[in-house]
Amino acid sequence: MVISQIADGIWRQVESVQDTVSETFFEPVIRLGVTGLARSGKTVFITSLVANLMDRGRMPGLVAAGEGRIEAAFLQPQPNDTIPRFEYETHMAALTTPTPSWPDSTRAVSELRLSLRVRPKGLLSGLQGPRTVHLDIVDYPGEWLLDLGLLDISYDDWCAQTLARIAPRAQAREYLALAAGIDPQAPLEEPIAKELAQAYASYLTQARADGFSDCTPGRFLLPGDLAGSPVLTFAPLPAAQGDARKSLRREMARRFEAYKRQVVKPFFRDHFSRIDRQVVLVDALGAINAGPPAVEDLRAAMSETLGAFRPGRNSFLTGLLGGRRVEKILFAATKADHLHHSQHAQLTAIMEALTREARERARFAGAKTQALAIASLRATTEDTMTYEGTKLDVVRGTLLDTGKQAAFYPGALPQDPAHLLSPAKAGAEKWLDADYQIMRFAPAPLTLRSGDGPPHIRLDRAAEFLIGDRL
Ligand SMILES: Nc1nc2c(ncn2[C@@H]2O[C@H](COP(=O)(O)OP(=O)(O)OP(=O)(O)O)[C@@H](O)[C@H]2O)c(=O)[nH]1
Ligand SMILES: [Mg+2]
Repeated sequence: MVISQIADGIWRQVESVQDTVSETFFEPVIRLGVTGLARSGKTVFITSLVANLMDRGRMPGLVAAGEGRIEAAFLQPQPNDTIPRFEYETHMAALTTPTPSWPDSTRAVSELRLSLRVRPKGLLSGLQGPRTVHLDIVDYPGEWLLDLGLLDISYDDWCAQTLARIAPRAQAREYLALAAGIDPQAPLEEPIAKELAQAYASYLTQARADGFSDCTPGRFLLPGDLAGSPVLTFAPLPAAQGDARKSLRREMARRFEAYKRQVVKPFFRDHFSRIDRQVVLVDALGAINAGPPAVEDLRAAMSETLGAFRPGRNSFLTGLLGGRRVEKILFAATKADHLHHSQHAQLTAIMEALTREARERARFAGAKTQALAIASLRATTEDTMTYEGTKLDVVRGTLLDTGKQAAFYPGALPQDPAHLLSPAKAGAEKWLDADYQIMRFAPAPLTLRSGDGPPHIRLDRAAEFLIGDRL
């Protein structure tokens, strides 16, 4: 334990020396982390951000672009040779064909370097020529971030917390029934361990599909090439007074520790510790549609996420970061094009309230945080209709499932976010006086004027918050 911490610390120092040297003498690098739970919109966000930084006609809110100080933006080979490259061209091609489609799910870390040639502002502008700023964008699943909490707890703690949390959930019924029929103190039999791990993974998958966010261990959902390995073959079991030697539960406790050491820590060391700016994408509308438990759970997941960025949160991370910290974190509610703009203020207010709560819960005082409602790629147009004598602000688009054109009204978000957050906190099962719908729209065919990127909502504001001060 101690040795690995020291080693991690040294590793980080060596690297930061290199970083500092190259950043001072050569060209500054901004490492922008993009994360969010599955389907929150990471791939579309990065694709549209890069396209809109290359063609900046729709980016007036990014001040350097608005002032015309960005002379060029171009993709370059990324500095890290071992991480897959973010497949920008493939995703962009899928979105810009005559019958565009959303990108496929992505399942691992990827990286892309966009370099910007920027003229300095103010007094310096006459003295200095343009300089190059590299933007390294790192895309990683939000599920992996939630695993940070596991580093602080033992297998016994994790079992107690997890079993208490999932007990009331219908999605967990099968797993809990299976676990109840097994003696955790019986000698380990691999098929039983495997069956339990698979049942637990199915629970996680179902819970996530139903809008829950607290789905640890994150790698159970996205196993990649670890699928079927012992580090992913464990599950929560009720505690006894000390586990019998060679018992199922003792072995699971061992694997839990191996998971932390061999899966969680390397991610934080190799990817997370190098990030300067972070955007956390949140499908807030999806959670609202799923109901109060999903909103409550989203709030918990946001504070858990923010906790990962809290300096001194745990000794492993503190050792890794060596005083370095993320400077800005943006929580962005994605897919705001599902709402008419007359409701965007309400969505923003909900995100702000959730972010504020997350800061308080995580006792977070560090980076600057902001909340925004955005759409990385606008798939709808707005309209106003009269329905049963009332005027409704709707959006129109092509439905993904049927390919039909439809007008859509998702329900009225309350002016006061507390009207959603309080019942969620109080444990309500359903919204009392409202119903929220969600639909999936197909991306709209694009005809882009030269110099314009894909249409979006407030992507320029997001970019200004995240990187504007460094341009
Ligand atoms: N209308 C609309 N839908 C969006 C937008 N961004 C994402 N979506 C929808 O959300 C889905 C998921 O977006 P992705 O960018 O693939 O999400 P992701 O976080 O990369 O998902 P994984 O790779 O599966 O983790 C898309 O297939 C779209 O249906 C947006 O700006 N507007
Ligand atoms: Mg993706």
